[in-house]
Amino acid sequence: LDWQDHSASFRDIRYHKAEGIAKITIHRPEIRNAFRPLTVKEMRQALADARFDEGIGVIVLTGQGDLAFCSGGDQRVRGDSGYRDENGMHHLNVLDLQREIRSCPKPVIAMVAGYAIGGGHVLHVVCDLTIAADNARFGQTGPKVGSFDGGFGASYLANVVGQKKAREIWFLCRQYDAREALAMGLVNTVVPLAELERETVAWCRQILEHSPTALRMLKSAFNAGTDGQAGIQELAGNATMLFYMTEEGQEGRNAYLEKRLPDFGKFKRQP
Ligand code: 1HA
Repeated sequence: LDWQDHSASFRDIRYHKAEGIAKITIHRPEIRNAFRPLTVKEMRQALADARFDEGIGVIVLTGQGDLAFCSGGDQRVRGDSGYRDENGMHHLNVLDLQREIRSCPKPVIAMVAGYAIGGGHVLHVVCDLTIAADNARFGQTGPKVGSFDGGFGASYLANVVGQKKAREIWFLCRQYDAREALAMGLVNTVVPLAELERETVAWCRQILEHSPTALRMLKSAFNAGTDGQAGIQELAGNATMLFYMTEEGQEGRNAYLEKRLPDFGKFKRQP
């Protein structure tokens, strides 16, 4: 794939686009792609760019190199109330990124080689799909290192793998290989490491052939069940968008602007 480089303004990530696919790569391989607040800030910027780029239909999230997707928060900058930025302020801004991955109306695919651990594991969990290389290893470490993600990291994980398995993952802090992850429904497929990007691009291309609106509606529908009022808002927002695209919706706007009574009489009441 002929990736175009859009990384210029970034330090901790690489950002590429090709053929309707945007690829966000955490680029801190010397520490297994652990994230600091700047990393997350840049990932959020790239994700927003991909969301608002009409030419992009699917987003891939990955880590630099073969050793890790992401090893979670950079423990070297963990302060007493969050992860320290360059001004000394403490953040848990990966929680914002998690929400933005879920509410992004385009499919987000985690492409995982090596470790997806701790907060890095949660990142793949909140992606729509996960394609794992055969060297991938998954797990949470929170109770070992004095942390926990009781949001999507726990409750949504339980939706994905079931309550028993989710509790095991968090309470025991074990690591699971790609085969075990596939067996528990934590990933969509496992491929040889050398095939990882090729296979991920093939999945992206298949998605790109499909109706963007149908995909958008489905993603918000899947979210609605688990995201409470915010999930319903997302699904309902899409319903409003579609209604705005109808003549019936537009009659209301036109009548207002033309200072006349709306004529909704011509619109059928569907059974
Ligand atoms: O829980 C949360 C949050 C919860 C709520 C809200 C926000 C949250 C935000 C973040 C998090 C968390 O992510 S907590 C969990 C933090 N992460 C971890 O506990 C994983 C730590 N790392 C490991 O367990 C292992 O490094 C590894 C299984 C990923 C890889 O093992 P491996 O291949 O044996 O490599 P290793 O030698 O351990 O690591 C290579 C280098 O990378 C080491 O540095 P060096 O000794 O060469 O100087 C290692 O210290 C560094 N490194 C790896 N992971 C991290 C790290 N440095 C800082 N932070 C890391 N997370």
